[in-house]
Amino acid sequence: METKPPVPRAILVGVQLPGVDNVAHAADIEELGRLVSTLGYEVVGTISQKRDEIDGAMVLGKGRLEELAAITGGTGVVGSMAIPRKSKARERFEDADANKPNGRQKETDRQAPPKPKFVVVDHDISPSQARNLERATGAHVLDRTGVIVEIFHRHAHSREAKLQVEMARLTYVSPRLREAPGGGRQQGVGAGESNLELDRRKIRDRLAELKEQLEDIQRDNDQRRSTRRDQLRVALVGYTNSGKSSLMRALTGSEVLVADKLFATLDTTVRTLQPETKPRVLVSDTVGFIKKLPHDLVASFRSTLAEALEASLLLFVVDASDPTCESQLEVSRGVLREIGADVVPSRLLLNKIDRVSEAGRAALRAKHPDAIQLSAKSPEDAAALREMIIAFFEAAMVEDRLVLPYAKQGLLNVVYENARVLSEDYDTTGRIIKVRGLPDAIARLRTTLAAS
Ligand SMILES: Nc1nc2c(ncn2[C@@H]2O[C@H](COP(=O)(O)OP(=O)(O)OP(=O)(O)O)[C@@H](O)[C@H]2O)c(=O)[nH]1
Ligand SMILES: [Mg+2]
Repeated sequence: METKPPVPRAILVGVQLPGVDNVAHAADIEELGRLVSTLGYEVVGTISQKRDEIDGAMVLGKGRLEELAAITGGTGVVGSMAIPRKSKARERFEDADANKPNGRQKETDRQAPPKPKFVVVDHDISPSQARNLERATGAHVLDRTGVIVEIFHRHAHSREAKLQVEMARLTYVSPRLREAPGGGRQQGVGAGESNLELDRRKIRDRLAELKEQLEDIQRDNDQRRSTRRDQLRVALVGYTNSGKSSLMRALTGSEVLVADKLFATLDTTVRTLQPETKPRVLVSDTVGFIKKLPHDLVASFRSTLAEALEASLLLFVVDASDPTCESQLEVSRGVLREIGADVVPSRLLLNKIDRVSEAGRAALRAKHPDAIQLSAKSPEDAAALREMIIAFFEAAMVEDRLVLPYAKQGLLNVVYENARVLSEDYDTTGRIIKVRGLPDAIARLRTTLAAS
């Protein structure tokens, strides 16, 4: 029987900054633990410290650093005599597949003592802080962004998501590339230096190439989206793991991936609300949000989130059973503001309500009287949500009359797609169609029918 590669063990490091209370700090660390578990690592402990800022050479104070090093088997000091190590950032990213089944397995890994090999810091740290921590602990050091980038890398499926993730990854790795201290390379020191330069240049070239490819794909996507412009569209947005994809399934009957993982969904999926309405309503599932989401990742997923921007209604999903539900809500609102989607009408969905006690539900009701409490697992709740969506569009729709000239009968399907046809009549000018639809859609239809 094949032996499974050992599960990498990780230790978490958190710094509690002023203004962050114990509960919030514990929640941050808990979430980091879930991110690390999503990567497939086992979390074996946490070192946490209150500090005024994360500044200077070290992330932790001397005492805590020694404590950490004792766990990882490092020296606890940052000296040039500390264990000479290879470029960790490079090794880590080049060997990202080593822990996957059938991946390369290094001899040393097989015999490694069960000391945690990874130190994961719940903050963004500078490349030099990471290097110092690595020297002191003898472990690989990842920060929050590094973990998120790595999860994105593993979960990206579509070509677009893969390109976006590769860009984010290279942007993250580039400043962290460095030569091995003490000449760990085959080439001489001078050659090593130019290798580093070469690596950086290669990354720059690759980034430019990726940007071009991505722009091509995004142009196609923009076009596809613009043909959907006047259709009735809702987008599921919200914190990662809140149940967006589960609701997508419940509303559209599609088989999108649902998983108890962070960032299971990276691609936007668009499906029709079922049972189908006239005109049909399109529902999109989008990438989730998280606290301290790195800015370049938000930027690279901007086009994915363009779906949200163009929807008429945002279904803003929150995991009501999570103790940090309020802060999830704040974070999601922040991201929506950042991408300019805060002006889109939205409804708050307090999902996973099946896991909330009666008292908890009452408290949520008092706090969010306009929110819909529901469970993606309840078909009745999904049916009620569907009614709410339909009612939203009904309230926004107006009735109007369009004239489709006889020469343009080919455009009839466009009318049917973007509005509900109430009646059709004929006179000398053409087909007279009474429609009900969104005012913008009707205005655009009128222009389309009048043009050319
Ligand atoms: N009990 C309960 N579990 C739910 C409910 N909705 C979703 N879940 C579970 O929560 C986990 C995450 O659900 P997803 O639908 O994948 O969440 P998501 O928001 O799409 O997550 P990402 O794509 O990772 O951002 C899964 O294990 C679901 O089965 C619910 O209403 N009740
Ligand atoms: Mg999902």
